[in-house]
Amino acid sequence: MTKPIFVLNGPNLDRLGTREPSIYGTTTLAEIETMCREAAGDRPLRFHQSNAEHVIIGWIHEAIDQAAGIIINAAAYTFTSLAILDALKMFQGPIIELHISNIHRREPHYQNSLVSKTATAVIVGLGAQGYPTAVAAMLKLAD
Ligand code: DHK
Repeated sequence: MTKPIFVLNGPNLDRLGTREPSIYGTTTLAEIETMCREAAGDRPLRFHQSNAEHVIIGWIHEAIDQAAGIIINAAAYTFTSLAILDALKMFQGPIIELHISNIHRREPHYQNSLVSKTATAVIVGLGAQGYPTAVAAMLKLAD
């Protein structure tokens, strides 16, 4: 069975579409999920969002046993969660860290990513388009 790609989204991303459109655009998370599934083609893909750290860690644990690769926009937890970093460090496959905005030109508290310490690659600043771009890259990286 072909292993799925996991696309994991963190807090407040369920508000995309109306959340700070000048920073995050107006594409909703549901539309982003559709873009990811189109980019994945026949490759199985799991797409999840939670505002709860422990729930995201639960999906990373599932990915450790089942996934070919992880694409993660941990949102604010990117800069605060050692627990998410520790979970990701147990994953043997490729990890693509993704941010809709270019975090490196934003406020200082958005500039020290813990996820980057274990990510294979990082995509920032492409807006919602970053998601299908990450899926296309993961199709090449993952077994
Ligand atoms: C999303 C968030 O919610 C912020 O906490 C991050 C990220 C940036 C994004 O650009 O997708 O810092």
